[in-house]
Amino acid sequence: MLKSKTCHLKFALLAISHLLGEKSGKRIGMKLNIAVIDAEILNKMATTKYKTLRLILGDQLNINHSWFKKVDDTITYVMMEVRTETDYVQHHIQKVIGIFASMQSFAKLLQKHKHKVIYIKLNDKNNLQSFDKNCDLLILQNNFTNFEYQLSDEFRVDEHLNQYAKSLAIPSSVIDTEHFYSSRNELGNLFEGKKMYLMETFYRYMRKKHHILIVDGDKPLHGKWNFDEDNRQKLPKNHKPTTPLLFLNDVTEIETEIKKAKVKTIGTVKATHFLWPINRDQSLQLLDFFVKECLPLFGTFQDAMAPNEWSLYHSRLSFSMNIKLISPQEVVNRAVFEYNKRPEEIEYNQLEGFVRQIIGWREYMRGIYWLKMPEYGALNYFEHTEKLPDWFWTGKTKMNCLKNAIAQSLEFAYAHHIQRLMITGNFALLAGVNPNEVDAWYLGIYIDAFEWVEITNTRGMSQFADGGIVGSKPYVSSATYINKMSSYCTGCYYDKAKKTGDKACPFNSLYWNFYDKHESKLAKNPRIGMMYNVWRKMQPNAKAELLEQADYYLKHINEL
Ligand code: FAD
Ligand code: DLZ
Ligand code: SF4
Repeated sequence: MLKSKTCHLKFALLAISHLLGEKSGKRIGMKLNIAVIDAEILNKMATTKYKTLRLILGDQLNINHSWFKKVDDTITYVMMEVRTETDYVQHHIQKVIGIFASMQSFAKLLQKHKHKVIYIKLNDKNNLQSFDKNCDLLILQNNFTNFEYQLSDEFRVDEHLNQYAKSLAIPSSVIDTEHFYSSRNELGNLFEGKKMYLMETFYRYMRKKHHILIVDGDKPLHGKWNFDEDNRQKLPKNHKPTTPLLFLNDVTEIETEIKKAKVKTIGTVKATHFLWPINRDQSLQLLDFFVKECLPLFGTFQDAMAPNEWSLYHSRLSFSMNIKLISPQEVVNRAVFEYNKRPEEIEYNQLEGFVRQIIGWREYMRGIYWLKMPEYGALNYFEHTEKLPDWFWTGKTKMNCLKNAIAQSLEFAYAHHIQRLMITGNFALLAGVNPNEVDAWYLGIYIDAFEWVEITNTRGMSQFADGGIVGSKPYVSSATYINKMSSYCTGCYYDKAKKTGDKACPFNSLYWNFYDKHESKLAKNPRIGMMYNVWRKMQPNAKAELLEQADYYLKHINEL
């Protein structure tokens, strides 16, 4: 447990500041003239009760946190719906609703357990619409003598709260969220002095450290660390995936409040049938559904895509995990337990693939985030400057793969990994879109999008804007890959087999255009060299036609 004390002025000074009547709206941390303290004030001070204000953010809904182990009437928890958070990016309506609904039910749960909770709703009269201003007001109004918060997962909020805590006249302390397997700096320490970061190295380290799927001290179960070669098949024709478990939460009141406040959002919601889990019980139900119904085919169809199948065998647990309704440990342990219970039904490759996503990729992305921020947020290796096409906000494109991936993102605030990486991300990279634009879209549209995991996936893995910190090569493809992993191309306006001419699939020419444009940056990459051999051997007129086709598509991008 990480706990650091920051105490800038003695605790007594806060009490003095209140007693001196400093309720003029100024930050209570302002310096006091100690000479003005008189005996009467000192007497009043002696009777001031020690009272703590604890801030809980919207993605810190961890009921198993040590904060809540015992009930203490000198402690008050505060949760708040604020415009700084609803407006730092344009979010999907389901994301804002999902967070508010989960926050409200978490506050009720704390109250049920007899904790003291102040919950500030979006349209409350006294809501000053930011963490610091609301906390300032509460500290003044209630004479809190101590401020505590949990480490934020996002750099922006982390800086804000650190500054805020420093500016206070009362003592403050920060505590870990007690959620992740690894600490913020663990990845940085593991790779210290190394030139490259490798997920596989980190993953093996995590397996051994936490003794997950390990035998004989430090050996991987079943003799291999990675069983991906058994995974990743296309969905067979006529295969009907399991129907996803959807909740039927009525969140109409929350939707009304968000609309009343005129928060700008994207996407749609069925507020009487809100499908995402909004509390721990529902998150555990979803986990149960996943291990029973989806885990047996999770790895097999992990990369598959099909029109109108929006979640296939994916767990859809990222939202619950990211707001900490459930922990990654619970998810991994439950999956391992199910595998041990049903070894005939669940092959090992399904389980290993799933565990790798959570103790590998999820923790790895977070480690890179804390190692590389804030510089990471400005990286643009290819110096891309284009805007996202307008149809990223409507799904109205003739490209069937993009139409499906975007339409389902607007409808469900969800797309699975390969849709994010190889459909929308692939296109944005091939089209030379500015990573800031791409980041803002991903950070807004997905219900599970929080910067620590969004930016490393988007700017890093998907856009290669970090020049190879997260991934060793850019994830781009022509129609060949999309057709291999999906059935989108059947029924598409464009022809997957055509590179140029009428109805040629845009991915085909944009793919070669990308390699041509970035030859100086990519040709030396050993994982890409082969592509450049193919490109160089192509007839000059074939190359020119491809580049001309790509140029035409890029100039008419909004009409594709
Ligand atoms: P499953 O396929 O069931 O996987 C299980 C769990 O593994 C997920 O819940 C997630 O916690 C974890 N996981 C899998 N892949 C990754 C990964 N690459 N990075 C981190 N964790 C992973 N994930 C987010 O949680 N938030 C984001 O904002 C986000 N943005 C992304 C942006 C892009 C461009 C890409 C390519 C990926 C992004 N991901 C993000 C990773 C991944 O796509 C999602 O975690 C996953 O789709 C969530 O759905 P699921 O819970 O059904 O995942
Ligand atoms: C994403 C989000 C939104 C939309 N609204 C709130 C909010 O009103 N109050 C809150 O405490 N948290 C919200 N969040 C989540 C925060 O943005 C998140 O806690 C930070 O990004 C830190 O990870
Ligand atoms: Fe996408 Fe091209 Fe296939 Fe159409 S043909 S679905 S645009 S890859």
